[in-house]
Amino acid sequence: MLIKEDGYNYKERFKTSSKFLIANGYYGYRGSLSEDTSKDMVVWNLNGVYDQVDNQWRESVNAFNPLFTFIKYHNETLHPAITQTKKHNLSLDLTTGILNRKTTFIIDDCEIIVRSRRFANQKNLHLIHEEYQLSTNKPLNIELYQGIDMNVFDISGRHIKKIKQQIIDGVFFVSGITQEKEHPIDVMSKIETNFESTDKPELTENKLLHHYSIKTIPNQTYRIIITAGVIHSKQHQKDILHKMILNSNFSSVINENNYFWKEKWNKAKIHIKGNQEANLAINYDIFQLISHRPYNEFVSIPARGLSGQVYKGAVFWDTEIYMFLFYLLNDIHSAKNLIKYRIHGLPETKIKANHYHYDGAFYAWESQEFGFDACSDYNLTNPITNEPVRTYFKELQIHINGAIVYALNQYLTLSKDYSILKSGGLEMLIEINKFYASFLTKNKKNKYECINVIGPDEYHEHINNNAYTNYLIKFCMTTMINYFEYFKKSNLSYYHEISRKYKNIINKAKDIEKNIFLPKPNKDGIISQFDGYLTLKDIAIEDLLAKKKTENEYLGGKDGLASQTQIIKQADVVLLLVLFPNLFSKEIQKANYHYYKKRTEHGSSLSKAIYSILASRLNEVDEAYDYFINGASIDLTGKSKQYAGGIYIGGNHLAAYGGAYMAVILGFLGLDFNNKTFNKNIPKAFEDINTKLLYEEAIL
Ligand code: IFM
Repeated sequence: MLIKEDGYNYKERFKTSSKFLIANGYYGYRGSLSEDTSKDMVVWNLNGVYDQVDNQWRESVNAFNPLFTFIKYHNETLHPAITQTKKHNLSLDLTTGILNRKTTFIIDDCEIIVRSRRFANQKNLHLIHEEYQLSTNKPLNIELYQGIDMNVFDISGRHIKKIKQQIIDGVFFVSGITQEKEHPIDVMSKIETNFESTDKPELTENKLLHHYSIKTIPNQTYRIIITAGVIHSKQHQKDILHKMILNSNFSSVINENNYFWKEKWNKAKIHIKGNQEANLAINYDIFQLISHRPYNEFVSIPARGLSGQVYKGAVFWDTEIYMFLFYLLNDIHSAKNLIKYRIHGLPETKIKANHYHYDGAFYAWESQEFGFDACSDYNLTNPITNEPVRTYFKELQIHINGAIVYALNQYLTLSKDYSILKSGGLEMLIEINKFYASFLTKNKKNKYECINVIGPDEYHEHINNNAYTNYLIKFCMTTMINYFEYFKKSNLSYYHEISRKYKNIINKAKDIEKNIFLPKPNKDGIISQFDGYLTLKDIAIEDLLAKKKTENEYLGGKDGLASQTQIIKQADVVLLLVLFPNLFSKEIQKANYHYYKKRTEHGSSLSKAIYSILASRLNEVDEAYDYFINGASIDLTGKSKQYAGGIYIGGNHLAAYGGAYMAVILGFLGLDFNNKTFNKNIPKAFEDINTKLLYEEAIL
């Protein structure tokens, strides 16, 4: 349960610091080095706080960096990018959440050894801790600095203004407010040292620093313990944070932290026997999913987790379709928070629907606080010309609504917590269906059609009757009708009340359920991804990729190489088959699996796990394993797309983590939700898999 990396690689440092990210749902802190600065993308990313500067993209906010620590020797700052090292390694211990670092610098024939351990406080979510130690093998005169770096890494403008610094009883305190909503961001840090040396605090280059001049005694350890905290409440809670920091005791926090992880692993660990690589990968994914659990019902989980501002720190359908199952089966309270986050977003969804002249609720493609849609109409740039590219994700990916219904239904099926329906869940369902009802059009044959959308495969825009979307809409209608029926049996007076109030949408839903156009398999068993898809140019992926003019070229959209071909970005029809396993026979599933696998580029990290699940269900277990291991270890191997067009999209791939979990539970273990049975499909690469699942936990 140890993730390790030996040696320092400057070019790969962003990937490395994603891999070693620590988080607790309130924040994420990238696994950068103590001496790194904003150019190394040091990020303390806050969940649920967003800001916009001028007309740039609205994105999540990063706080000041309180773990900034470095050594100067002969006026040179030690850093493995410029200083000779004998050894450098990082290791993340998944059993305790502690990130360890050890570097041996060589200077003037002398060794300076730096060791640190860092972890996110999982109980008091405001706090982060680091122990930093140094020793030398010969006497040296060194300068040691530790403090708060106020040069925050930001993608789209500087978000914190009116920055003030203070030192209160030796505790450093830096505060500021965000540009747009003037939201307070307070960071504090306290340090404890085991050595006697005069501290000469200084403010230099926007850094508030303790400064110690030390004449080292060989092999003696000089230790600093940093306890830092961040708070971003509208009610200024500086005093509370100050108290938390003063009261925090490193060794008790370590014990609490160990206890937290022990409890979590006891529930959530997956044992993949006979395959250490897969075992480590899936448990790394689980580690990150636990670390990203939403800390209350007003936050969710961004697509890149809390690794920074990529994708604007926004929440996508990734959460409901890919990550949700993990929380459902391991941490039902977090699953509930995820649903409630969407319920709280309802007012914003009505504004969006209205903007596009539809009824009901149209959920954000890129959801920020209270469901605000941060998706831009120009969400990509051309990597050659740097020109913005018009994209239609925001207005045409209407399948986002269905993803939320899918998760809600899973939640209800497993938890039986029907109270959520009365506290906004039913309204959400109704408003989503009102949106779909207003979006659909009736054709001459009296069939409802879904015209001008984008399905999960984003490469093909402005398509009609995306199979995934149409079936999902039918599912949304059925789900709503079923929950009305539930109330008919369980609470007749309430049923009468809502039946009267929502008569129109119920009648409409029944009509749509019966009459929506559902693409059927053709004579070869293939379901066309959308109208006309099967007539597009059928080209091999390698041939298409060979035509790329630049490495980061975007293949979709109006001018994209894939648009006029059958090459797709990610699982689409295959996702339909995975989410609705009972819709089609095994033969049809098989035909579509083989057809689409040759045409899927897997240009999204959301794709491979879905192929893995279907492959398992079709007993193609060894292929299932290949898809699984690729997706599950995406951030361990670093094999992921870093750019979409000209836009940086690196960071942590939370949907791939959730997808890997699904691949184990739904694929290898073959959980069938409705029948509560397992149908194991264990690939040759494993001996067996063991895990615990939380099934039908009562919600109090
Ligand atoms: O939600 C996904 C989408 O399906 C593909 N592009 C990236 C998004 C965020 O992960």
